Amino acid sequence: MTATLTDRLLGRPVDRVDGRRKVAGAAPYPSDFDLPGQVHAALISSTVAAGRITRIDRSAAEAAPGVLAVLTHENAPALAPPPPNDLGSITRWTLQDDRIFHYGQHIGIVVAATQAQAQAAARLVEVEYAEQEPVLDILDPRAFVEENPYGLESSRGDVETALAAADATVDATYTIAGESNSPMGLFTTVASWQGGRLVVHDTTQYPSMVRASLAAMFEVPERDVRVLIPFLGGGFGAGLRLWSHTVLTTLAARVLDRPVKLVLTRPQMFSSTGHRASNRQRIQLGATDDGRLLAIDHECLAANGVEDRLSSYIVANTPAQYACDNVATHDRVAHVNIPYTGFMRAPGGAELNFALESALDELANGIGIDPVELRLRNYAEVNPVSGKPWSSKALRECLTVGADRFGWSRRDPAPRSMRDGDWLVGYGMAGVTFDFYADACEVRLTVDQGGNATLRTAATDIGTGTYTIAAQLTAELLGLDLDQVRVEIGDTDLPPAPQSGGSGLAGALGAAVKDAAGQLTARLARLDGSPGETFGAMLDRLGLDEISATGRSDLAAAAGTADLAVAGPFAARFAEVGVDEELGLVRLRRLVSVVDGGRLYNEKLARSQVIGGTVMGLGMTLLEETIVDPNTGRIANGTLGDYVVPVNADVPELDVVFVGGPDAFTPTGTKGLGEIGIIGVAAAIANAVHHATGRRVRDLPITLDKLL
Ligand code: MCN
Ligand code: MOS
Repeated sequence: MTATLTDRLLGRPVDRVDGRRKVAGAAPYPSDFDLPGQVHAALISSTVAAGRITRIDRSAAEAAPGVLAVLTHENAPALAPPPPNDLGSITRWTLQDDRIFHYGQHIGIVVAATQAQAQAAARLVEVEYAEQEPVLDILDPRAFVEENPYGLESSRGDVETALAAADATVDATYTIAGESNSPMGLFTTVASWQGGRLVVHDTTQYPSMVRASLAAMFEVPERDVRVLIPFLGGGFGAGLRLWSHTVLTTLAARVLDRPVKLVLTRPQMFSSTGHRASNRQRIQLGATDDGRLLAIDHECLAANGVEDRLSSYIVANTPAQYACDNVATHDRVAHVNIPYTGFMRAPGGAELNFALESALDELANGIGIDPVELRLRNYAEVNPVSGKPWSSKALRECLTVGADRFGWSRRDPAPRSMRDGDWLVGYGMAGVTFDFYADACEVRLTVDQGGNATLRTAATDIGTGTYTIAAQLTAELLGLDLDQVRVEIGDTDLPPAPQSGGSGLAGALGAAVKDAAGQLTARLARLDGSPGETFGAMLDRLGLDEISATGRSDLAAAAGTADLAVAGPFAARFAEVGVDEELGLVRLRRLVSVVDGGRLYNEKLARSQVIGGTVMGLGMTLLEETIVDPNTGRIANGTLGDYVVPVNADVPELDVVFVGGPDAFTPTGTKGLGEIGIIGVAAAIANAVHHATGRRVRDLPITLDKLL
């Protein structure tokens, strides 16, 4: 037996192995955990966006029924700072002093016997502020702006000269509103100190990071912190950072020495778990009159909270998009009095794509060349930054297969040339080049006497299908059936795993599983078994109860020294919209996505990822906008009634096709797929709106007022 990949199980569209548990209500989400002796917390939040607290009176709250503790900056024990981490650390912790940086900032936590008592008491805390006028707009001259704070800027060639020599140029500025992740599951923390050991059920995509952070802040060894998250009701990036509510709940549990549970309210989700930063991008393109790109200049200004450090990544991947000798990027971050920003599906990549792929459409229109042809003419055959061949790239197939399936040739290039009754009809497209990401991962794989395998790792399944693909891959490699594999994840007492993030978990985990399975099968081969001997028979013969191996992967490290340019996924999106000119209404009528994700773990889950991402992209393009009140800094639409996400009626049939073969770099041949679904949707739709109406909307979301 050798641990090889076939299509016996791998890639098959099998149902989720945890599907029944989920629909039967037997999959516990963080808010489902209740511990003996547990009490409940509620947060006290700032009602101003900038200034200082001059008085905070706990007495009425402390006297309220059921109240056990009220912690504010005046009486909360100090904490050590969290360790820096690559996902951006919030440099200043709540309750450390009296300063206010944003509306909704947590300024205290109330603990009571019941949730209702805690919430009622939180309202009784009297707070007075020395209020300052908040700076809320990234263009406000008072905003503190950092130039190139994360070293993301780059340049090759001579952009200025190339722009001056170009036959055709585009110089356009695109803006994207802030957006909120809005997962269904309200973020929850249930913290308890059990005999010196901290056990935390926490909504997070990155339990290993939460463990390391809490260990440092509460000054206990990492082995004495256990973070549990077996199921998560969606994150979309909101669960990638350590948030203040997790720390405050843990602190309250420590002070009271009782389990404390906190469930954020929906409005608190908007101000406590990050959001996609509003941003403004200027793109300058220079090209020959036959559409060869001579220069790309990309300038970005993105919002960030005050005293926050989190890159927006928007310009990071610009240099790798197209074959072009002269490319420069400029990155600026404006710190304003808004709730902390965070990660939201394809952070950076989705924003970059909207601006660049819109600008390319403007260029195509300007010089009269077909938009698909323009992408093909500037196709990056090798990675334009390193000059190395790609580990895989089927973007050309994405473009040509997509054009074919969509019926792109039926497009009359003239704007306003296509109609369906009262609706103006438009076709638009975008190409997508995303980056590769992976972090180190470890798994423990055990096979027992019964011939059943158990895979253990601290990874999470945030709705993506980690349980299922881990079982599929393990079964595939060990020659087992799917129901012979058990997957235990979401527990930091298990081997350390990276975050479910950056579309990187499935690849990192898969490589570690392959390593472990390879060790087990090699050991079996050495143990002189008869050909085809099962694990069960072998263990029986050797008198062993079980056999285990620890598998590891560190793909990012390996990528650094590879001869290949390690590729992320690629895609092309083709959108048809209808625009009702009198009402300004835009309807997505159909959308074709052709995606190169390398080898697929599970065709059904992969498709679901792309569909889910596409729906989120539709929200980003036409509906979603986190509105900060320009006077108070309060998020004015922080409920799911006011923050509008797509519903079924907004979503037409979405065609998803996969192209390309196994990637030459990753041990599993797979590439990430969790984020690519959102990228390119905005540009494809905006380009289609232009084709339908002749109006170029450079400002997301494309709401009806922008078309009237
Ligand atoms: N997959 C596959 N074949 C591949 C790659 C992936 O079948 N070649 C499928 C698998 O089911 C895998 C999933 O796609 O579990 C995602 O894999 P990957 O691209 O490695 O992404 P991660 O596991 O790191 O998940 C995070 C990613 C990100 S960054 C966001 S944001 C996001 C996303 O996944 N948030 C999600 N998809 C989400 N889906 C749900 N339901 N909920 C979220 O919060
Ligand atoms: Mo995804 S935004 O990296 O969780």
